[in-house]
Amino acid sequence: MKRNKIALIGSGNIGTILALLSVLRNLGDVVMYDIVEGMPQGKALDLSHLMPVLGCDCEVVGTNNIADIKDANVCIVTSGLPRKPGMTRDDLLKVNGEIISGIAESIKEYAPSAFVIVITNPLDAMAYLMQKRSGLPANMVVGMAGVLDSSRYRFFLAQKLQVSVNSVSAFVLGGHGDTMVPVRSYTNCAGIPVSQLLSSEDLSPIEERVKKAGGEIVGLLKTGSAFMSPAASAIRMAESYLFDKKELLPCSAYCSGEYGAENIYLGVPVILGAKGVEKIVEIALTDEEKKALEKSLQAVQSLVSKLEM
Ligand code: TXD
Repeated sequence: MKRNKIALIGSGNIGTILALLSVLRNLGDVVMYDIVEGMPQGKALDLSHLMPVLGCDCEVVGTNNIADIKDANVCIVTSGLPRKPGMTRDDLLKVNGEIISGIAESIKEYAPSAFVIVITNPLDAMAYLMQKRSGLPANMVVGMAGVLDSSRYRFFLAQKLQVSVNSVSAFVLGGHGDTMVPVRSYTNCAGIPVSQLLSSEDLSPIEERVKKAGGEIVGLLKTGSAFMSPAASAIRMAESYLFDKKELLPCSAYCSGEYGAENIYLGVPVILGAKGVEKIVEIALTDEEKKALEKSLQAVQSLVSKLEM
């Protein structure tokens, strides 16, 4: 029984945590790819030396040859530049678009059956570009953002309510940017609607902090962006695919009419299983949430229209 093969395309901050979590959670063999000579090889060796300590058994290799992703079951893509203070995610469109286009061609050539999770920003536009350039089926290409943004929402609510994060369920939909939509009407604490537990005066600042949470970390780190929580969020998505868990998760997925979104990637509730995106779940939103989602869709459409396809 062959182990799964996890290809990490980009072995920087997030890629390193992805590799560590993949090994610790026994997802399969790991290939760490990057363009920096020797860097993925060094990190793969270091990670291999960890395995006897923690009792992990898998193969981890580092490479500068993209062909080594051959036949990967899952490709997680972080290749690209992160934001610097003062930059928006959209400022990365051109430079990361070129990188993602190249990676997409390589995935098409070497791992056309893979489930591809894009992390690189600007996320929704990069996921769209990945699917179009690779030609992989749309259900096998997703973007990671909603799981992270929803986790941020859950954390801030749990902190305010002084409850376990496990008791808080939250949804953040739409584009991964300032227009993202914390869906208050589907956010609850042990089934209790959060609007029955906290006032709007308490909830609105939390929701605004969720939207700016990435920038808050960039401002503090100065030389990079969030990397541990994005990695954990992508691993959650990869596990739902690899283990056919059919989790209902907010992901940037290809929409063909759902939520009024046509031929675009947008953060929506999806069921992730062995067939990739198995279903996009349409939920009833309040008028305010519908307006906010429409605004977010327009922001993503505007960014995608600037891509050189
Ligand atoms: O929620 C989300 N989706 C976001 C995504 C959360 C946080 C970070 N977000 C974005 O992920 C961020 O704006 C970046 O676009 C990516 C990766 O962030 P990371 O923090 O991992 O950036 P690093 O540490 O700079 O790593 C990027 C690696 C680096 O090692 C480069 O050498 C490599 O990408 N790189 C390439 N690898 C392969 N091929 C090419 N062409 C290439 N160019 C750079």
